[in-house]
Amino acid sequence: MALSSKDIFARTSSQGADADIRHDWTLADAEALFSKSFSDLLFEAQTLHQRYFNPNEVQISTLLSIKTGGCPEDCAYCPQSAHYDTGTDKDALMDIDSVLAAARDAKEGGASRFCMGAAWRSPTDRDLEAVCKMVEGVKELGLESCVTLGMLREEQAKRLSDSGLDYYNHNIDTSEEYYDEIITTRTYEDRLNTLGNVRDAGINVCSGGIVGMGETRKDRAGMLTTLTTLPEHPQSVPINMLVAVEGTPLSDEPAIDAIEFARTIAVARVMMPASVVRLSAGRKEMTDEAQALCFAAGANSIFYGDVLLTTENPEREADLALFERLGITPMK
Ligand code: SAM
Ligand code: DTB
Ligand code: SF4
Repeated sequence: MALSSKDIFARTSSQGADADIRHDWTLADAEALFSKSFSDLLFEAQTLHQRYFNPNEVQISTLLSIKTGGCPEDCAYCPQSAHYDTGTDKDALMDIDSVLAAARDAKEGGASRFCMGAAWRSPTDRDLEAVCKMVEGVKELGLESCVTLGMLREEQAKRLSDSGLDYYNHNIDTSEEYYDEIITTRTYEDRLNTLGNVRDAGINVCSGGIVGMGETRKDRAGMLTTLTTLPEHPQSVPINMLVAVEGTPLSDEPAIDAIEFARTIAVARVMMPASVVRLSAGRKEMTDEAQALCFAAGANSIFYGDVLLTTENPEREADLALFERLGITPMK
C-alpha cells in the first residue's frame, strides 16, 4: 500500500497495531541484518518498501541555511562549528522576505517540503519568534515545513507546533558509544530530550545520523537500534554520508564504501518500514549507480537543489535526469 507523505504521521502514530513496526529491535538483530548477503538484505528491504510505499516515488525537500556559521558546538563533522577554521562565513539570521523567496523558488522547482537550518546550539526565544513567522510563510505557500535549530525546551517545541511546523530535524548522529568521539559540547541524552519535546508537541520527528565518520558497523547498527526504540519511529530518517570538509577534524576521513552505505539504508528500511528514509548529505560525492543502489535499498527522500547548508549537492538537472533513468517521480 502506498502512503503519501501526509499520511505517514497518521500511519506511524498507530504503529502499535502493525507487526512490522517493532520497538523491540536489539543491537544483535540489527547486526544480523547488516551481516546478511547483500541480495537477501535488499530483498527484505524491498519487500517492506513495496508494502508501505510506492517504491517509484521519492519525497523532495529543499534545504536552506537561514543562519550560517559561528556555532558554539564542536561537532567534528561540521563546517559551521566556530571551533574549526573551515572558511565558512558567520552570518546573521536571514530576513523573512529572502527566506520566502527561496521557498517560492523551491516550490517552483518541484519540492514538497522546505527545510530551514540554523547553526545554533539552541534558539533564543526571540530567534524562535522570527523562525515561527518563516514557518507560517512557508505553509502559506502550500509547502510542508521543517526546521533544525538545535536543542529545544518543551515550551519552544510547543511554540513551533502552534506555528504549524510539520517536521523538526534533530539527528542522533551516531551510536551512543561513538558519540563522545564526535561531540563533547552536548550529550546524547540532550538530543533524546529534544526529540521527546518535539514528539510530545505533536511535531513529526526527523532524526537520523551520519555514516562514514570512522565508526564501526556495530555503531551504525547501534544508531539505527536507538532510533527504533524511541516511543515512535521518527517519521523521517535522514542518512547522511559524511561530507569531509577541510578544516574539520574529520577532513581526512576516507570515504565509506558505497555498498556499506547502501546496506545502512536497507537496514533502516527494514527496521523502520513506515518511515521515509532520506538519502541525505553526500550525494554530490556519489556515483549515479551508488545512488540508484540506495533507492533500491529503500531510500525515498532527497534534498533537491545545488547546495545543502554550506556544501554542494547535485544540480537539479542532474537529479531530474537520474529520476528519469530510474523511473522515479516525486512523492505528492
Ligand atoms: N545546529 C543544528 C543541530 O546540529 O541540531 C542544526 C543544523 S546541523 C548542520 C544538522 C545536521 O546536519 C547534523 O546533525 C548532521 O547530522 C548533519 N551534518 C552536518 N555537517 C555534516 C557533514 N559534513 N556531513 C554530513 N552531515 C552533516
Ligand atoms: C540532515 O540530516 N542533513 C542536512 C539536514 N539534516 C539539515 C544537513 C547536511 C549538511 C551537510 C553539510 C553542509 O552542507 O554544511
Ligand atoms: Fe552547530 Fe549543528 Fe554544526 Fe553541530 S551540527 S556545529 S550544532 S551547526
